[in-house]
Amino acid sequence: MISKKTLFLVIILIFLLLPNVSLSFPKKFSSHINSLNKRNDRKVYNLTITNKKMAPDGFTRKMFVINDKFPGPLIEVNKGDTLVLDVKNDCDDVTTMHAHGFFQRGTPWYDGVPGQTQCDIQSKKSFTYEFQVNQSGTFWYHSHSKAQYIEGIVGALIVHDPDDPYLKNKDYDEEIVVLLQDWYHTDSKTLLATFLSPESAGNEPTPDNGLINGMNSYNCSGAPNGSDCVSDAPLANFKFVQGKKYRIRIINTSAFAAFIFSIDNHPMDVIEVEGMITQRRTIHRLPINIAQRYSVIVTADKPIGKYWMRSEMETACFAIQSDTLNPLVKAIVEYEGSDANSNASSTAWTDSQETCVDLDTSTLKPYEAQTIPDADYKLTLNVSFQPDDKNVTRGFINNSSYVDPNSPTLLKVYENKTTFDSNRNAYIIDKDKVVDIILYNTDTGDHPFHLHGHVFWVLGIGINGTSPDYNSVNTKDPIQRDTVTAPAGGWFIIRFVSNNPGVWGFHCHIEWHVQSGLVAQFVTQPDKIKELKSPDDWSNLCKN
Ligand SMILES: *[C@@H]1O[C@H](CO)[C@@H](O)[C@H](O)[C@H]1NC(C)=O
Ligand SMILES: *[C@@H]1O[C@H](CO)[C@@H](O)[C@H](O)[C@H]1NC(C)=O
Ligand SMILES: *[C@@H]1O[C@H](CO)[C@@H](O)[C@H](O)[C@H]1NC(C)=O
Ligand SMILES: *[C@@H]1O[C@H](CO)[C@@H](O)[C@H](O)[C@H]1NC(C)=O
Ligand SMILES: *[C@@H]1O[C@H](CO)[C@@H](O)[C@H](O)[C@H]1NC(C)=O
Ligand SMILES: *[C@@H]1O[C@H](CO)[C@@H](O)[C@H](O)[C@H]1NC(C)=O
Ligand SMILES: *[C@@H]1O[C@H](CO)[C@@H](O)[C@H](O)[C@H]1NC(C)=O
Ligand SMILES: *[C@@H]1O[C@H](CO)[C@@H](O)[C@H](O)[C@H]1NC(C)=O
Ligand SMILES: *[C@@H]1O[C@H](CO)[C@@H](O)[C@H](O)[C@H]1NC(C)=O
Ligand SMILES: *[C@@H]1O[C@H](CO)[C@@H](O)[C@H](O)[C@H]1NC(C)=O
Ligand SMILES: *[C@@H]1O[C@H](CO)[C@@H](O)[C@H](O)[C@H]1NC(C)=O
Ligand SMILES: *[C@@H]1O[C@H](CO)[C@@H](O)[C@H](O)[C@H]1NC(C)=O
Ligand SMILES: [Cu+2]
Repeated sequence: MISKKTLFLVIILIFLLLPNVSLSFPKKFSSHINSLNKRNDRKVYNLTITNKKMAPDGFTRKMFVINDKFPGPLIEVNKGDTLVLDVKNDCDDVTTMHAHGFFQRGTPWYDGVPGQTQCDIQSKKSFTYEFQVNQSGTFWYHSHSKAQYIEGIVGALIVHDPDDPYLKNKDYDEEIVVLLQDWYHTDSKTLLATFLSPESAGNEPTPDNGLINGMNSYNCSGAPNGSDCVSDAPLANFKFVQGKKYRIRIINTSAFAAFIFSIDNHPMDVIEVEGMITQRRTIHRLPINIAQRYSVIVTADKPIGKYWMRSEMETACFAIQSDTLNPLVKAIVEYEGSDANSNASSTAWTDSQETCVDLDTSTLKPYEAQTIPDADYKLTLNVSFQPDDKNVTRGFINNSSYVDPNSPTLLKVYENKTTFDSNRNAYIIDKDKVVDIILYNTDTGDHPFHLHGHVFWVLGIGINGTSPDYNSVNTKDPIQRDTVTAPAGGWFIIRFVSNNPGVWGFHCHIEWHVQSGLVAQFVTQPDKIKELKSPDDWSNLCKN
């Protein structure tokens, strides 16, 4: 037995010898857990958006890039900092920037949603977002205009917290950010025009590939004749040092596809869901739906070598199957000291995971016990897909398909408007309330719903054939998050405290469904909104 004192000294020694910079690759995705000493700092990021031809998976196409990069730069701040995003729009199109998962308390005009919280940033114009970050965890940022985020205007946004219990306990040594997404070879305008026509019958475009940190290979024999395409493009490569423990932050930025994430031979302990710290739970294969994020701790305790990181696209839930899509997206986890010429030969975990079913979050528990307030306002919403009067299949919330207005809702609030056209799907919550949303999904597909400006408790989720029942939901120890999946034919009940004055989007995060109207918004405490002084450069965006 080693005495406690010796153990303590050994730990101190190990700590002193540890380099405090992580070595994972690609370099722009290594997240630093040092520099946590400075709090209440002002961190400025310039984000210049341009169009560029690139080949993330070997297939060249015109897309968007931020600062000439894809995915965009890794943004890192500490809890308590003020984050400044200086967005310069140098592309041909209008744009906006949304920091996904942030409360924007006191700055609702910086939430970045055209039609709801701001007017678009015109081509060759700039706009500065500035907000206090009073949360921590794994987030992302993306354009909220059209379908731009699926064509490159996307990046990871990490908020470090010096008081994170897992960090304080030295439960991990380094961090790695893993951005998962699906990828299309055709531009989104073309795909949208097809999708929003009667001929599609509501069937979403099938992705051509998936990417991990913007990389994957593609078999060009599936590409149309005349394409500029190179097979066997390199995969993302993550470096492990044997004996170290890694916090892997997994972000799903898909437009459509859900994935099951795993690393061969390496179990993962879930410790965070969308900024909320959870108790450890070991899992081998992690389903992650669009816009969802998890942190897992992985210990590099296996023999030195190369292992596959897998992100399996759940094609079984696609409306249309593709012959050329390889649904198994891979990256390499390479231990330091591996034979450079060897290839990974590891085999996948075999734990069964039901297809097209999101992680059962009732198995996750919050790190600290919470008291859940009772609801004083219950809102029932019914999601459906139906043909509209032009026979285009659109998404409906309570029989109303959202249409983007010319003037954003938040501006109308400042103009003292209190009622909104029915196709804005605006629900007004005039007082500080505890709100339950009981959502029925009558559609045959899953829908990952995201609420802006809040986290909510996931009280219950039910599959097709069950009905919401307050006697069986969890009001004792549910987790909080900001994106939850409504199963096909099923329902969910979520609860949030509506004490953040602003206009907050509530929408399915499948980009095709956003475009087809599966969108609502909460107008929270309009009187309190008007007490907040909105900046002139914000209202000036609408003077065009
Ligand atoms: C951002 O761009 C401005 C000029 O537009 C420059 O002065 C500044 O140094 C840049 N800041 C960063 C953090 O790159
Ligand atoms: C920051 O978060 C803490 C804890 O959640 C809360 O008590 C405080 O009011 C928040 N401050 C602001 C400015 O949002
Ligand atoms: C509407 O579109 C569907 C799918 O393309 C088609 O089968 C149906 O005949 C159309 N109905 C009408 C009334 O045009
Ligand atoms: C690429 O696809 C073609 C046609 O399906 C197939 O014959 C070929 O083996 C594939 N190449 C690789 C490297 O998988
Ligand atoms: C591509 O070109 C080849 C050879 O010219 C031809 O056989 C094939 O049919 C073409 N495929 C398509 C999809 O046009
Ligand atoms: C990301 O979300 C999409 C859409 O729901 C899903 O199909 C995909 O499997 C998810 N990715 C992962 C890694 O879970
Ligand atoms: C590793 O894979 C590459 C590409 O698939 C192949 O060219 C190479 O021969 C393989 N190397 C070994 C040692 O198997
Ligand atoms: C939506 O429709 C359901 C029934 O279809 C109804 O019970 C509910 O009150 C409606 N919600 C709103 C906010 O009108
Ligand atoms: C939801 O809407 C669908 C289609 O309009 C309808 O058939 C169904 O009864 C509604 N469900 C509820 C619970 O209101
Ligand atoms: C939905 O709206 C359509 C067209 O406005 C109407 O014909 C239909 O009866 C409505 N359905 C319900 C369940 O309210
Ligand atoms: C809105 O109402 C307030 C108070 O009633 C008034 O002072 C303000 O001028 C009004 N604003 C507009 C744009 O009408
Ligand atoms: C729900 O299950 C029933 C019975 O199996 C089936 O007929 C129906 O299509 C399902 N509904 C959805 C939306 O998947
Ligand atoms: Cu959806």
